[in-house]
Amino acid sequence: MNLVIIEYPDKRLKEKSKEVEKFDAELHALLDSMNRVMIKSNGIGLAAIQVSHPKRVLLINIPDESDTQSFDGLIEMINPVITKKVGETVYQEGCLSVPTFYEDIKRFETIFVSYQDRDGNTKQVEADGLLSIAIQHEIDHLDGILFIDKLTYAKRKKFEKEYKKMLKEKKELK
Ligand code: Y12
Ligand code: CO
Repeated sequence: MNLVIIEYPDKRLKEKSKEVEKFDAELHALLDSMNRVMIKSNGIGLAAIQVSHPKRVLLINIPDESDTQSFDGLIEMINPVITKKVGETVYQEGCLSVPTFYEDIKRFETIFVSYQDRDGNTKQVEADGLLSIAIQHEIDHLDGILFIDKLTYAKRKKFEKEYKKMLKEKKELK
């Protein structure tokens, strides 16, 4: 499966993704292809809607202390649900679907998540730090929410202006 990451302002990024019911070879092929495109693009998180598949599927691979993403570090979450949220944290986020833009976003510090793995087994995880932020960012994608939707009115206006300029420059380079 050759997947392409769609970018803002593509309207498909606003779609609410559907629950996965079949844990079959097609789902496994999607997960494997998503991992390939995420690694190739230097991403640490990716939701299926970012590659035009509106399914409640996300991947996360947080780099280790030597900044390496290992196969062991790969987390696949199907139908994730946050069951408990504690505290508050702020982190400068970026998104493969909103290239070149980074901004401080407020999230819950610690979360408890229930999800299914690629075979449909139910799992629970307690996450904090970068993993917690990444899971919240990716679950937002499943609900059609981008991190730029969390900006203040003034910051969003500034973003729209800068992003438009970036897209124009990119087009002129082609
Ligand atoms: C913390 C905050 C946000 C997340 C969500 C996952 N975000 C990413 O994986 C973002 C990746 C990204 C990669 C880029 O490419 C390079 O660095 C080469 C990038 O670059 C440009 O926009 C030019 C932007 C974002 C997880 C944890
Ligand atoms: Co994103």
